Amino acid sequence: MILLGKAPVNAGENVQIEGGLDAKGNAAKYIQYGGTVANDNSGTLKYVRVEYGGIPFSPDNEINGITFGGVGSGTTIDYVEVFRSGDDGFEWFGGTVNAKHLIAIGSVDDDFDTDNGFSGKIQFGIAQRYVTVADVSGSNAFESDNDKDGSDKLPKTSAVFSNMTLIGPYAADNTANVNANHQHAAQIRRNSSISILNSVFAGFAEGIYIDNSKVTTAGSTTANYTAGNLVFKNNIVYGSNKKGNEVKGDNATAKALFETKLRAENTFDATKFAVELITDPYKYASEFSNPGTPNFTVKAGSIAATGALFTDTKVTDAFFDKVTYRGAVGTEDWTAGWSNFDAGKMPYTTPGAVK
Ligand SMILES: [Ca+2]
Ligand SMILES: [Ca+2]
Ligand SMILES: [Ca+2]
Ligand SMILES: [Ca+2]
Repeated sequence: MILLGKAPVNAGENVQIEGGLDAKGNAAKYIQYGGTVANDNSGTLKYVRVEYGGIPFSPDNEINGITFGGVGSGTTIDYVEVFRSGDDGFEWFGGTVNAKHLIAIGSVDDDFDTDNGFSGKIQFGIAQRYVTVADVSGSNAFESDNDKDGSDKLPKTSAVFSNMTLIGPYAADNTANVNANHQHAAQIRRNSSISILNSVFAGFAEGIYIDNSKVTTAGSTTANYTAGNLVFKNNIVYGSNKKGNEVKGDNATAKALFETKLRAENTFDATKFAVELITDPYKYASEFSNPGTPNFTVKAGSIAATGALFTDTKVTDAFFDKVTYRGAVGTEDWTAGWSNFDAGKMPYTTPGAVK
């Protein structure tokens, strides 16, 4: 699914969306996005599942489960699931759209990917990675660029995520069957200034990577963090030290610029996993091991059941529900009744069988 709007994008106006689409002789109508209308309205997407969408059409020319290109803040996105996308779950190229209640299950590539000046607000999002499924490009729960060149172009990628639950491929200290292309809980790179607060990450090969490897201004992703434009705060990062880098920089010098602050403002524990925080995080579709319906509600008494903070200016906006728990789901399961975790078994070929 590809939504294209007229909100600002740092690649300019009337940009062609990737994915090898057919312009049908009218590029402006069918394949271009980006403009000057911040509150542009691309309609409403509510209680929607996108199952088995997404494909790398050609290298660096991909269709995601849902692609948002320049989608504006007048658009409504709420209760949307992407199940087993062949590329990213959700990818935003610029735009200002906000969203709540997003689910990405078993994505091949990244779960929540932000580029080209996306500045929306997202609250309550779940990603669950499948142990054996990952992409040669490296699969991250969060991947973020200002743009592909790490430029200073405006608007900067400055989306704010709160109350996200990201379940990686590792359920414990075993590495059996884990696809080697699984990478970071978050790779924030190329001069991005996204922010992530009040969230739970658990079971990733590598942890939080503030990446200066492709930037046009020396150290700019790190500088975004130390200046407070990129906020990563009040999160729990468990079991994400398989390569000895639950906090990762390009080198020791770069890492020293941010490690103390990152550890002080978040909880890291390499010895614990999602089962400490989430009711039943490791159930998968029936064609995989450990089949069943996952339950992402927070475990009573766990450190995720309390501790959310909405004091940072990134999350004081009225858009954010001021819940007490960290992660995407409190005790009330908002995934119930509309999401699906075993789409391959749905009898869509029988008319009337799926209501
Ligand atoms: Ca993508
Ligand atoms: Ca990606
Ligand atoms: Ca991207
Ligand atoms: Ca990737």
